[in-house]
Amino acid sequence: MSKTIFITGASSGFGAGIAKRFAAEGFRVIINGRRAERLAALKKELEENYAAEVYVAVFDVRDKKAVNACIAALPENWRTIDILVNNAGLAAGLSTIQEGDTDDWDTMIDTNIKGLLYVTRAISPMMISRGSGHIFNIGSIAGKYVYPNGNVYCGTKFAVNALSESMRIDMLAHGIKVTAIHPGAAETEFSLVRFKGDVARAGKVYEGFTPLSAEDIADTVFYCANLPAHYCINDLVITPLTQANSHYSRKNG
Ligand code: NDP
Ligand code: 8X3
Repeated sequence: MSKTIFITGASSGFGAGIAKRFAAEGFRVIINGRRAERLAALKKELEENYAAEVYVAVFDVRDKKAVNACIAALPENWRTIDILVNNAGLAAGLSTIQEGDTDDWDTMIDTNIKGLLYVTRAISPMMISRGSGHIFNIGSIAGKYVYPNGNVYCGTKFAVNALSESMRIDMLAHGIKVTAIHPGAAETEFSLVRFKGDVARAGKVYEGFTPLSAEDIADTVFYCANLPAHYCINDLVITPLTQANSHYSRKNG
């Protein structure tokens, strides 16, 4: 049977790009997100374009019960998950600590940290029982360097960085690879979500340079997922050529 990849946050951006790339290469794909209609449309696209086998898993990664119920209810022929991509995540707002919206903080912490943990806790034992698997965690350049007003989002991505290092130790005895990918600025729905639907403000983030795309990240994940069995890319920072890190960028040439 072809290999199976489980992608959280596949209804847009990196997750949708990863689903398309792996489906095009013959993988069976499980796509998660909260927006059922987006996932249904993606399923149709993957089936029509690549004759892919697709399973739609609609749940909110923050909802521990829903995560466990959905994964426990996977049909027998979808239970051999070779690759998990913990991608679902978001930034909500951009402000100082003293002005921050505590509901936004809860959303980011619950999604980016706790959601990643719930999904990993549910799926990793299935990989351990088979003695193989590959877990990808989508971190961020924000998990390597903090930047002004990034506070809580940066904190969640520093946590993803630490959890990736930690779970790599836990998975060592079981032959399971753990790869953390830390992208810089990429044009997806990320800024639209961060700025709560403000299209003009979101668009400005990507003016004056060529940002990363969902396809760039999908290519990177695909490369790391298809290396020989005896080695693993553990930690990878990827930025546009115009971005050295969170502090040094070059716009307009
Ligand atoms: P998008 O907003 O385009 O995609 C985010 C995805 O996460 C959507 O599919 C969304 O689906 C899903 N998601 C959000 N909250 C939940 C939830 N509670 N439960 C399930 N799914 C959820 O942004 P990106 O593709 O850019 O973001 C993907 C990841 O990449 C995030 O972790 C982000 O932090 C990280 N990242 C992004 C960068 C960028 O510049 N774009 C750079 C570095 C890292 P739905 O709304 O349907 O639930
Ligand atoms: C998203 C990239 O630099 O806006 O994680 O934090 S950044």
